[in-house]
Amino acid sequence: MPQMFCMQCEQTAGGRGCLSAGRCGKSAETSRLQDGLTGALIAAARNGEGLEPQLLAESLFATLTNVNFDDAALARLAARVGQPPYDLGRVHGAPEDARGLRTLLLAGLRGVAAYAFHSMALGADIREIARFMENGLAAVGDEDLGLDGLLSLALECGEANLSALRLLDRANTEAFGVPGPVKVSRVIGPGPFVVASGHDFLDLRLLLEQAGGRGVDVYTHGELLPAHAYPGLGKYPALKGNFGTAWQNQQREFAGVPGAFLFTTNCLMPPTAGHADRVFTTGPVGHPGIVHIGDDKDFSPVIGRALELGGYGEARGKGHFTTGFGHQAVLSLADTVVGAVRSGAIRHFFLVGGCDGERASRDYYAEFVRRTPKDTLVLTLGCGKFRFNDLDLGTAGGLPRLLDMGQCNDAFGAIRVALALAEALGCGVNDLPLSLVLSWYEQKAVAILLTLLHLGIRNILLGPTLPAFVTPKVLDRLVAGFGLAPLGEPGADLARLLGQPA
Ligand code: FSO
Ligand code: SF4
Repeated sequence: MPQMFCMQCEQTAGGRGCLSAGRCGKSAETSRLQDGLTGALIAAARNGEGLEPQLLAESLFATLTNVNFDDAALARLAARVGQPPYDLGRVHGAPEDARGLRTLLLAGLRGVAAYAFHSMALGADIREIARFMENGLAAVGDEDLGLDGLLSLALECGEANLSALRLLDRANTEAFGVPGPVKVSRVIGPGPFVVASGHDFLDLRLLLEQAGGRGVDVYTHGELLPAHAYPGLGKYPALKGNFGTAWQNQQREFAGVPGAFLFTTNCLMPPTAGHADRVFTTGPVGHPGIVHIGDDKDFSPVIGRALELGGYGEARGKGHFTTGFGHQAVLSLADTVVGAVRSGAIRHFFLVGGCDGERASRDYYAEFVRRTPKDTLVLTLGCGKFRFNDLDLGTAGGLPRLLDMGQCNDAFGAIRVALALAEALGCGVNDLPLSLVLSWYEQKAVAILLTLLHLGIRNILLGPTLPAFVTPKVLDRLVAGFGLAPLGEPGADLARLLGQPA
């Protein structure tokens, strides 16, 4: 009898499901509590209880991969939901295709919840999205729903996610201004510092306000890199640069570093003895034994720890990243882009975006980008870019060939750019010289994939492996309906996408 069952992320054991402990570090007990919390939300949705949007978004977000490992926090959320849970074992034990589609829908809903949570923190009204999340949760617990019904709800989930991304895009811009291209240093200066990780710009701003006055510098990590591009964040003198690479390297990169680390959202890995004494969490993230900063967002313990550790005596690291090519920046260059396409200076666009992860086969993405011809542009977003965003690809048509559009949620910006390009060139999105090469790891990426499918975007390449919950029968439907395909070999895929012989 397995102690747990979870297949929601890309690193699921054996490509089938984690059965005794999560590859992510989640214990069987934490998995049981996450299932109980999810089951309570499903029960409330099925009873038409009208869950409070904040509680719904926060609870679902807490069950996303690499977010909350804290059993006590999960139990508290379940108590607030206050429903005898629907037994998630009924999903795990369903016939293969139904289990797969119910898991796909649930994964999409967790992703929507994450984006809704961020926009809600900035004051956006998420009630309509919460209503969809409730309908979706009720459907996860509806054992009479057939495969067609589940698949069409998964696409509706993609539509709800588009609304969530749109809300978040607007909320970010209203709160922090319009992002623009910026060079971000990778040098860590002398003196005490905090490294902020995750995706939450509001937490970062609050940290900057508090750290600045105490002589503590702040560096971004992973998905917070695009923060530097927002005038409302870049203006803080305490914001110095970027530290490290993508999430899966944190245990190695953080060990022994004389700074404090604040996780605002995923991806948190279980801290090791080398750095657990300097890690803090806030928002939906949590881990037993790690100090959690509550809703008062008083970051003094984080800043205090940074002061105790003292930082480096002299500057470390070198180089820089360039980010900030959000949809506003790219569309402000629309005439140049369209002119370059018409003149042939730009032959093709690639969106190489999504998550990073541990699997060695993810080297595919760096190799693919390295091989893209000089008359093509590469748009990127999410943490997968840390495999190649230090490459100097030069320019094409007067534009940098590698354009970092931001976080995974900035997939909304990529969609806006694609729609605008199609309009300017008088064609449909699927007729554009544009190919999407996506990498997935956790459930926000699933929600984004569902959004792209909802928009009818075809021929997406997805890797590094297909989700365990996409069964052969469901894959057949996605291939027939959308041309979705797994990765092949970088050179051969590139040639095929460019319509050349391999
Ligand atoms: Fe990455 Fe983690 Fe942003 Fe994800 S840090 S993997 S898709 O949480 O959200 O890209
Ligand atoms: Fe396994 Fe991923 Fe689930 Fe963690 S989140 S238990 S690694 S499938």
